[in-house]
Amino acid sequence: MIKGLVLDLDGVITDTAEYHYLAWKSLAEKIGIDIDRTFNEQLKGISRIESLELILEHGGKDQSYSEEEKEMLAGKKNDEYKTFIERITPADLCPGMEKLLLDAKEAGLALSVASASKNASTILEQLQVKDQFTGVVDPNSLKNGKPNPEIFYKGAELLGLSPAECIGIEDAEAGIDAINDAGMFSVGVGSKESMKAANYFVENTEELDLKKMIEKAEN
Ligand code: B16
Ligand code: MG
Repeated sequence: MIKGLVLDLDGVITDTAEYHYLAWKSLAEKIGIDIDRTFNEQLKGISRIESLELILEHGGKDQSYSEEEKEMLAGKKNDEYKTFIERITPADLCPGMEKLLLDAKEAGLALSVASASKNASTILEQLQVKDQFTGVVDPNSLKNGKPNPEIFYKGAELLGLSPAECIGIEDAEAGIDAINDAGMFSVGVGSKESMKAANYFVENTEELDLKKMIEKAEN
């Protein structure tokens, strides 16, 4: 029986990808690397330091910086990113999310967040939905990022549930693999092509219907 939902943040609860992009683009420009929105697609769901490494590789500068310098660059990007997320309001919830959270509450489901973002709690506060979640997985506590299932095991654990009692919702391919490997029913948000590994998928968050997802997961 499904008793909980474990949700990804960026691309599911709210769309922070554009803010990540603007902050990375500004940082990349300072070190002579040009990135565009197509390149930015690869950074979705990937940790801050892994994102920086992909950008350095893209600019042919993967050998140019020490670990300390990389930490400093990632910190600079995060300082700028934080100025963007200050502007987030409840109007920035993804379409259909307010209803999904309400429906989940009415159905007595417990909710947690499994996001790679160290800013997840601040963003949930800005969206004014933090109190609707029993827990937010701390990405600092993880040994491995998505596609490793660890973050979804922890998301279920925070709810006192087994992965089989939860539905995981993700917009990134690595996230879907993580949900599947955790033994959780996976719901993907995205194109048929990118979500082919998901147990069930919808094209946008507005189509995330709780009843339908539970029906699919329990049958
Ligand atoms: P931060 P998710 C991910 O969020 C973003 O998709 C990814 O672009 C970002 O690098 C990552 O969070 C880390 O974010 O720099 O705020 O710690 O999709 O896992 O909710
Ligand atoms: Mg995401």
